[in-house]
Formats: sequence, C-alpha cells, structure tokens
Amino acid sequence: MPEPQAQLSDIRHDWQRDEVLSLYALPFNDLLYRAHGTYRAWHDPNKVQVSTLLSIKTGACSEDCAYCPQSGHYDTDIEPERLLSLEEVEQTAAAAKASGASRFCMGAAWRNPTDKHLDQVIGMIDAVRKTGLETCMTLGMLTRSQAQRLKTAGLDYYNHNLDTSPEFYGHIISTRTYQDRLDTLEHVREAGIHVCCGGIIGMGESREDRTGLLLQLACMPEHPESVPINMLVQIKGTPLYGIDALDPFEFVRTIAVARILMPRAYVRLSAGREAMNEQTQALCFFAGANSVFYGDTLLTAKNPAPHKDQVLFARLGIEADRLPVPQAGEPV
Ligand code: SAM
Ligand code: DTB
Ligand code: SF4
Repeated sequence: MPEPQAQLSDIRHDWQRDEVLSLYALPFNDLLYRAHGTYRAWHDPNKVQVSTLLSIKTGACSEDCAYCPQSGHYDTDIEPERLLSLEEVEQTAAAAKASGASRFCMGAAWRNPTDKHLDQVIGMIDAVRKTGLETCMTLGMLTRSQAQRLKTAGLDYYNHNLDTSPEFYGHIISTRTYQDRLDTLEHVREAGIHVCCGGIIGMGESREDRTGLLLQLACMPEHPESVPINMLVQIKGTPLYGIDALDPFEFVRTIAVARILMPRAYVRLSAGREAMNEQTQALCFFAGANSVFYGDTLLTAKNPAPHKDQVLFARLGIEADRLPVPQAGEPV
C-alpha cells in the first residue's frame, strides 16, 4: 500500500538542470533507492496499469520523424492502411477488455487530424467507452477546438510526445517544431483531457538531452498524468536503424529520474520491451514504472506476447489490472 508520507506540496515544477544531472550521476543503487522511495510514497509498488494500442490509420504519414516506421519519407515494410471502421475498432476494443486491459489507445499516422477525420473518430470514443475501457487517442497536432471536441466526446487521455530535448529535436524531425508540440499539449490540457506525454530514449541523444526532455515534462505547470518512456524500436528503412544501442542501465536510470521528478505520474515502460530482457524490465518496475502496453503489437511493432507478460507479472508478484493469472503447472 502507498505509505502516508506523500504530500502534494512536495510536487515540484521548478527542477533545475544541475539537479537532474546530479540525479542521473548518482551511483545506480542510490538512484534506484531514492526513486523507489518516491514510488512507494505515492503508489502501490506492486500494481501496474495496462493499456492496449490499436493503429486506427497506418502508414503514409507526411511527417519525417526519423524513428518512425509509418513515415511516408522512408522505405519501411509498413503497408499503408485506410482508417479502420467503427466496427473494427469496437471488436478490437472488446477483445482488449476481455484480455484484461483497462485503457485503449487509438493511434493514427497523421500530422494532424482534419475536422473530417475528427468526425470519423469521435464515434470510436463512445464505442470504446461502452466496453468499459478508458479511452486514449494519439492523432497528431490538435487545435484548441479539436481538443475541445474530443473532450466533449468523452476522451479520457490524449497522447502527444515531446520525443526528446528541444536541442536534439532538429536531428530527429524537420516537418514540425517543438513549439507545435507544446501548443498541442496546451490545447489538450486546457480542454480538460488527461495528458499523456513522454519521449524516446536511445536515438543517439546525450544524457544532457534526456535531462532536457525530462525537464520539459517536469517543469510543466501540471505534470502529465501519464509519461511514456519509449526505448527506440529500431526499424529497418528508418534513418535511426542500426545506431548504437543504449546501455539498458541508462534506460532504467531515465525511468528512475522520471519517477523522482514526477512522483504522481504513471510512468510507462513503453515501446522497446520486446528487445529488453525480463531483468531489465523488473529493474524498471522497481525504479517506478507502473504502466505498460499490453498485447502482441504496439502500433506496428512487436510487443511481448500477453501470456509472456502474465507470467512475468506473476513471477514478480505484480498485479496488472485484470490480467489472468497463469495457473500452476503452466510454463514459466
Ligand atoms: N502521428 C501521431 C504523432 O506523431 O503524434 C501519433 C502516432 S506516433 C506513432 C506516437 C508516438 O510513437 C511517437 O510520438 C513516438 O514517440 C512513438 N514512436 C513511434 N515510432 C517509434 C519507435 N520506432 N520506437 C519508439 N517509439 C516510437
Ligand atoms: C507512446 O509513447 N508509445 C506508443 C504510444 N505512445 C502511441 C507508440 C509506440 C510505437 C512504436 C512503434 C510502432 O509500433 O510502430
Ligand atoms: Fe507520422 Fe506520428 Fe510517425 Fe511522426 S511519429 S511519422 S507524425 S505517425
């Protein structure tokens, strides 16, 4: 159970760069000890929130995000697909509910939705809510009035990532600015939708850049309710394919620092789990990660098989929403 020392007045929005760099530089055990203490003060450390993703519109995106298999600028194995029908989304959401997820996140490979796109996706929010799942969408940039429309339709969360530091951003994306992203996040916040915002680690950025990303998030007037920390999934055909892999301990450190800076947030151990061993994932859960994507695929890339996750959670004594618990005698 959460311990009683968590105080709202302890939540800070004025973190300084040197403080964050000092956290990163702590001996690994000292950093994890501190992060885990924060985690325990604010959350049940044995509970993980579980979301399932669905790509409702895949590929042929006009943006040039250097990590993304869905960008139309790169020759990847992704086959572009039209927007899914309401029925297809309903069926997948019902299956996600049955498999134990608590939130359903619908992603579209758009720079931004047009108002016509919005007409088409609004009905999906209600359909997913009716299954009893929380709703999340990630559709690209939003205007103030589009965010308001999504709120009115009942959307619970909007995911829009900053991806990296303002300084490193230009190495990764040229087709929209950091400020564009901040503007969308402000529109989402103003509309009263919960904010899901994080980034990607392992794109060749420096620790200074990881610090810059976390500072952006932690110095927002309100911290995002959900902070996805993605490990780059290297996709053949994208410019970032083949770059040096990041030391997994640096990834764990990033989770730990995010937990310390944003105690109340759900820090999500997001993309990249398929290439991560179970020991690294366990360290991330100890460091304060309390949310994952669950299901065979992320948007287009592979994610660990549900049964594998069920077994992992059982071995760690982690309660993950309503996931089935493997029975004695099942392979571990
Ligand atoms: N098009 C919308 C947008 O960019 O906001 C929504 C979908 S986009 C695929 C959602 C997020 O997925 C990106 O912001 C990025 O952080 C993450 N992502 C995409 N490709 C990734 C990869 N190869 N590895 C890790 N994260 C990735
Ligand atoms: C987030 O931060 N990670 C998710 C979700 N938000 C939309 C997406 C990860 C995408 C990984 C690559 C793919 O599946 O195409
Ligand atoms: Fe398009 Fe989003 Fe991929 Fe960028 S991350 S190329 S905006 S789908």
